[in-house]
Amino acid sequence: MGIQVYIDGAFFPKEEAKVSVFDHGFLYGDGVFEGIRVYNGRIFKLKEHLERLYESAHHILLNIPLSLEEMEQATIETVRRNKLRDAYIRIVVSRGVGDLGLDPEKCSGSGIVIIADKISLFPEELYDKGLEVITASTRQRSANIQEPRIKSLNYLNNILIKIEAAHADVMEALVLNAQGYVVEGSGCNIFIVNRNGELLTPPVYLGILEGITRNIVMEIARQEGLIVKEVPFTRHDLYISRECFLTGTAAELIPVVSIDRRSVGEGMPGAITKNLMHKFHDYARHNGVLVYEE
Ligand code: PXG
Repeated sequence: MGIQVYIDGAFFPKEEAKVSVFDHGFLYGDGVFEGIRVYNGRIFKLKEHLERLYESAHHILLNIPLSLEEMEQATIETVRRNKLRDAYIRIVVSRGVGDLGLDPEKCSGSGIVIIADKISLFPEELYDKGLEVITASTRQRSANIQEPRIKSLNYLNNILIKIEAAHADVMEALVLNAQGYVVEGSGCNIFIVNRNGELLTPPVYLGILEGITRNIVMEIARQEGLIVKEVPFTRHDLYISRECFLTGTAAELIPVVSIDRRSVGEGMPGAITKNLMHKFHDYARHNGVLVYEE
């Protein structure tokens, strides 16, 4: 049996899981979404992801017709129906079906889709070898134009960054904000280790998505005795970093070994990165909302 997709309270086989062409998520990218992992039969950081979803919706004045608890149950049920133990969940809440004008007031109310399926963002061997990345010429949109903390259905800027990566024959690109500070990747957050062995990541106010993986990696790193700082840094700091890695729900934690053709450290995943990868996977396997009875 193929996958079962949740749409507005009912389940449909993948082939029949369809939404209207008049849906404003499709017409205008008017909506919000979340990507969540299931590890070992447990939904990782479900509450945190749902809180971010409801915060994104609140900002764009999108009313989600389910309470957070109902959304939690719908998400668990979607994973359960698909009998998945390790998976990726995509929750999409769109403005719903409207007419051909922008006006969200004319929309039917929000449409909710929950998909649980497999995802692999980067080939497995790159988690051992590390990624080569570039810095994109596309800049991050500023918070006073379109707040990067909103996980909206408008991912065009991120897609342009991903296209730049492909054109440079690498799998990921980093983005700078208008002031030239490094902010994040196309769908992930960034960390570097400086010459003093401190772990640095850009602060939220520079214009990033406040990644849930980022937050847990900072917590684990502090438990490991590392000094962790949320500070602005530039391309120069990237180039002279001793280690670098990216974090995200889809990407998990992946080492970066070259940036704009400058090797990072020894050009191999560093010891701090490898330890944090190991600790992160260990944490993820044992924490989270249980989907099945143990
Ligand atoms: N920054 C951006 C812009 C993101 O979209 C992250 C950081 C990491 O956040 P979390 O909470 O997941 O640690 C994201 C989320 C993809 C893809 O296919 C990636 C995301 C969302 C959707 C698709 O690469 N990443």
